[in-house]
Amino acid sequence: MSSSAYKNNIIKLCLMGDGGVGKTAICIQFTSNHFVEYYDPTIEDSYRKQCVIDEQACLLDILDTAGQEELTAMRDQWIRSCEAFIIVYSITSRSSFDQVAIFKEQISRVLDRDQIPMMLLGNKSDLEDLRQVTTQEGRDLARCLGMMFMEVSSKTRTGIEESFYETVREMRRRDDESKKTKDDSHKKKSFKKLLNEKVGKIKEAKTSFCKMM
Ligand SMILES: Nc1nc2c(ncn2[C@@H]2O[C@H](COP(=O)(O)OP(=O)(O)OP(=O)(O)O)[C@@H](O)[C@H]2O)c(=O)[nH]1
Ligand SMILES: [Mg+2]
Repeated sequence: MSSSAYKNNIIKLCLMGDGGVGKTAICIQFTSNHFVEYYDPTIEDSYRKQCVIDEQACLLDILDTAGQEELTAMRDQWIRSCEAFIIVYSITSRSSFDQVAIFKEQISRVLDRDQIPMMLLGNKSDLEDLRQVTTQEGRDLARCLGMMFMEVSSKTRTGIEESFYETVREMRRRDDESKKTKDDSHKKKSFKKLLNEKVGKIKEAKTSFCKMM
């Protein structure tokens, strides 16, 4: 992650997903430890939480986006402002699951790079009787889209904290990898330069030697 915000340990996370899947309930459960029963469609909201994850402090700046179709004009702008993404569907809604690939595709298209930390969450895992999407289907889709995967419930708080923490860990892992790749390519360049200098010197010595003969 090259953003200066991340360097200051502010991590900008974005929650996306179909309307009513529980994005706001997840944010509120994570940041304020309570479950919101009522449904009030979001236009755009943000939440902040200071965390210590694996002994490293960070400030999570969470963008809660609108899932309702008519409120999604801002999506590209939301995507550009964030570094890591949590895409949410409800295990009780097949149509919300069908939307996941569309969100993922939009994020990849707008950011146009490979190393984007993304988590797929199947929410409402407390509603087992109403389940329409199996855990295996969620896992398979996540693997296919190159995302991490968890089933959670914002009602019971199951998996909520872990899902944010894992997203941050994935972001740090990818950041370390991209730094390592940069270091390696820098080392390769320096080595090539040194080699060229040495070869140049050998050539020079050879020319002078030939002239002397
Ligand atoms: N049983 C159960 N209900 C949930 C859960 N998460 C959310 N809900 C309920 O689902 C409804 C919609 O939740 P929201 O969090 O407002 O959904 P949203 O994804 O933010 O919806 P938009 O803002 O329109 O995109 C609310 O009535 C919540 O109480 C859950 O884990 N279990
Ligand atoms: Mg909402």
